[in-house]
Amino acid sequence: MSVQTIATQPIEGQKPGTSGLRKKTRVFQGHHYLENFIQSIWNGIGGVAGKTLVLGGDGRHFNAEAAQVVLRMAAASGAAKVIVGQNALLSTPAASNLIRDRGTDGGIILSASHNPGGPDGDFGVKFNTPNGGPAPESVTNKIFEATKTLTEYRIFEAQDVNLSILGASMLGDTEIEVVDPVAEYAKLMERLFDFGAIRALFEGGFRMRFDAMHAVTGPYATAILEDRLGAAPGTVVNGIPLPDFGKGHPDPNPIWAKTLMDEMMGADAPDFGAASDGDGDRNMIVGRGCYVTPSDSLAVLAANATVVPAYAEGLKGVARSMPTSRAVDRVAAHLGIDCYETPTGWKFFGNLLDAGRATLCGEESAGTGSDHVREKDGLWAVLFWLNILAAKGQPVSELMAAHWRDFGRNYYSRHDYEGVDSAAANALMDDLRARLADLPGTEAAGLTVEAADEFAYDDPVDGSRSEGQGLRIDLTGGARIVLRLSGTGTEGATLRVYLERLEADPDKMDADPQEALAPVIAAANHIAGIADRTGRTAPDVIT
Ligand code: VG1
Ligand code: CO
Repeated sequence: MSVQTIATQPIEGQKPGTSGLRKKTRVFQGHHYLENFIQSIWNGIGGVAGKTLVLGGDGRHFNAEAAQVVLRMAAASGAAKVIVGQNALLSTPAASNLIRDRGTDGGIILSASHNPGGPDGDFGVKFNTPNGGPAPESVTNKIFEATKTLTEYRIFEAQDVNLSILGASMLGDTEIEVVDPVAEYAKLMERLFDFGAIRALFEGGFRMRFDAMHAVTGPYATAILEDRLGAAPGTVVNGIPLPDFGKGHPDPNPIWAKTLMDEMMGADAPDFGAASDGDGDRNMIVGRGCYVTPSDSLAVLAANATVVPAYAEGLKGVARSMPTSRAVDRVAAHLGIDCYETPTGWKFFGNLLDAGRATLCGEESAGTGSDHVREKDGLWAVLFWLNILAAKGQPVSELMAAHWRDFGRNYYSRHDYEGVDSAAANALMDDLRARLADLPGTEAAGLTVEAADEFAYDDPVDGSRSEGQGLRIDLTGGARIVLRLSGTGTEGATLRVYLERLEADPDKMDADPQEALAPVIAAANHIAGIADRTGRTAPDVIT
């Protein structure tokens, strides 16, 4: 075994986006591509000599090979130790937990999350800092700078490490410890939630379906829901992680988890349904005949948090990404706690969680989490719901109806236009940005614009400022339109249009969201000229 120093040159476009670097799998498999980025991470964080790292991934195509590269490069740069999930698997929240629990110097997560996998799909690499959270922009900027000046990388010439057997071995002077990916995480969940109450719920005949979408949460969900909590065998479906996710799209929303949705809306539906994404940090919640939007889910968790042992003392505060609906804001106001509004992406919640300013955080894209780790956590959200349902003894639909009666209903939808020509998408945003100041007071589709701006975030903990985080337009009666371009896509541009309207009349809370939002949708098209500029008359995905 020897350390090889390989000459290379900078590769363009290795700029981490909303959640790490995501590219087509074939791009990542290209000459030096992965190696360049990993060496740039090491360089950007001041080297890994003497450090301990966590490593795991969501099991997608190229996960196993990439993990071996990361190990050989960590060893070649003098890392003291790497803690790896068995078979290079770790869900994102489980990795976050290990990074924190073991007091490590951070970790590498191999995942493109909700993006499809396989040789023609996507791959991704993310670096998390010692607090367990995604690297903040100050760190990802240094990594990106390092990619631009790279001239060489170091890698061990060695056999693959056997990652199927638990225990420690050496790669040069670096200790490689292979751990059970589920064990520590399951213990954490047991500490947070009332497992006795949830077990009693299942013993009473409560039926659930959890769709793991052939992604990483299968083993976690089976171990926790079926083995520890006594849910009936078969509760977890598509529970075996596959490199191509069984040709599915591991994005837990009503479109990509349609089989589950159909079952939950059909005759003899189970009491509760849930799904998670590629790397296990997202969640979809659906009751019998009742889909819960992620924004509403965050509000319900906040309103009922004290039934959960870990949050029995109450919440320090809550935070949501800017495009997430403002349902949780009214819960926070009712509880008398702070509510923070951050840019899209979990990295912006880290400081608030570390500083003890927020306990719960959430995003409209099916991400919810708390200060138990520094990532969003799919299975955690599912257990939180189960704990609430066990404590309340109400079906999901009744719980939602009661919540809306108390707080009003924020009708909410996101319209995605995918694979749009990048120049056209940028022109749409640039043009709208230039007109923002003139919009207040104007009318669109019968609604009046009250305010319009481009969101910038001043982090209250470290004072850093993040600009260009989405265009937002407030309309009459608590309606709002937000537009931004995705930072996780790998083909052209994805335009996301977030639509929201508050309904306070209890007699009008049962409408179809697309109908309830029709005027806001029309206003968005009118103001931004979406059809004209993108050539699309309808969104590709509506959630
Ligand atoms: C999307 C979501 C965002 C989420 C991010 C990573 O980003 O909108 O809320 O944090 O994905 O989630 P974007 O830039 O494409 O809108 V995951 O589960 O894909 O790591
Ligand atoms: Co994810």
